[in-house]
Amino acid sequence: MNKTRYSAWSLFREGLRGQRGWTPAWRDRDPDPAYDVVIIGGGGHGLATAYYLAKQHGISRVAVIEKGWVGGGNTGRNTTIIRSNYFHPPSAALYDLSVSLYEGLSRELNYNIMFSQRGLIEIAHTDAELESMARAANAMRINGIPIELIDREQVLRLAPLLDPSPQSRWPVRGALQQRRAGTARHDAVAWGYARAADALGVHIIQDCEVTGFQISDGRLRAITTTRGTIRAERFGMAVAGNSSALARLAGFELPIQSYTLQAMVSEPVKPCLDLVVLSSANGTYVSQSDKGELVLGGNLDRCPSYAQRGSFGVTQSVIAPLLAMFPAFASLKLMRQWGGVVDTAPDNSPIIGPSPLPGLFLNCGWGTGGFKAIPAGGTLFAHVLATGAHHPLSGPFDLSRFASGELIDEGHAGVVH
Ligand code: FAD
Ligand code: PYC
Repeated sequence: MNKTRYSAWSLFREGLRGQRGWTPAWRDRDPDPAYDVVIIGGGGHGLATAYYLAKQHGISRVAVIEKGWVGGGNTGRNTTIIRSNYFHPPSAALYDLSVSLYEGLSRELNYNIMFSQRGLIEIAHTDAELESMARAANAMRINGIPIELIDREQVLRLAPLLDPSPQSRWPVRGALQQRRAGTARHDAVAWGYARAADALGVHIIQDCEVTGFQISDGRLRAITTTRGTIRAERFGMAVAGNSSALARLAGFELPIQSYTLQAMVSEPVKPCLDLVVLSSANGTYVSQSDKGELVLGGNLDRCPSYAQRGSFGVTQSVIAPLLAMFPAFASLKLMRQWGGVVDTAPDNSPIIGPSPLPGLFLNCGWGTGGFKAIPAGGTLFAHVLATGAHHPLSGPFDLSRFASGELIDEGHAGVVH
């Protein structure tokens, strides 16, 4: 752990000296020929897994192999919503563990991830939606997730810029509220795990693409990369957006489709929205960043694609309902729009556990919602890689559920799909 403390004077001096006295947060390594565990993918899940392998299991001959730069995938492209209002008991347990771990993460990593538990509301626009939300809220409470159903007046007090008119295209009828939900700084989550993992001896190797798998006697022994061959006892794959492409290279198919998910931000404005607002009926959501930008997004671009942008039609289908709900936002300029490629499983739940190729383990299929799951995903995947067996919470997410039919359908709780 980096114990350096900076005084106001040392910060000022570094500013004057062009920051020459600051050391990098983690070391850029050349790959060793062999490790105990190699993790492919330097996003939040890969880095968190490496950190927990070293911290909780004492395994520090670990490398994280990243084809670009740390956090340059979806971990650095998402809209940072953290919540645990999922329906089925295995998902509730996983996502709520993640919220709890997020609550202590800045302290755990000694790195401010700016977790802001500003709360979240998912709006009901019709009586039928409110009725179905009441049922969902009861199920979530039975799963131990504190969720409240609030009425129209409470919603309008929480988000006064919402159009209160019953004639609105998207009238407000009530909402599901999770007070513990919120947002965090996405880059900081990646950087915090990277720094803490590096301090525990993990090798973080950037600009190194995995291009092949070397299999002998039916087991994965080594990977081929753009920087040489690397052997390991066990390999983990956390390559959101590229999972099925890499699986095919390893000789098996995954039940995953890759789609672009886009998001956008407005120009920064003074604080006007101090919670996250989602609408599953029209698939859009909005929050305000600490910088003041409104962060907007919506459903997937449903044309399978590896392009990290998104189509204009979907951009419009995000903006139109949001402007109907928040007419005041119509005067804002849109500053940036981008996309990320997400891997979705048929039941909108992740896949964690062994792959069909002995020696290779999977952490994938988080779809539109894996940022909130990074601390729990890392904890569970580290357990799987360290022991070769499931963590009590990861068993239901095994790939075998697609053969047994024991699906965990979170289509609705995913909100954005
Ligand atoms: P990534 O961060 O994508 O990391 C995977 C890494 O693998 C990448 O860095 C990539 O370069 C690397 N890689 C790929 N192939 C190779 C290879 N061959 N060799 C070496 N490295 C390789 N989730 C939420 O919970 N809340 C949200 O609000 C939210 N909003 C989103 C908004 C958008 C626009 C997008 C795109 C996603 C959103 N998500 C959200 C989903 C979330 O971002 C992802 O589920 C999560 O970041 C996945 O993390 P990861 O570590 O698995 O993947
Ligand atoms: O998982 O909450 C979520 C989410 C919101 C937007 C994209 N993903």
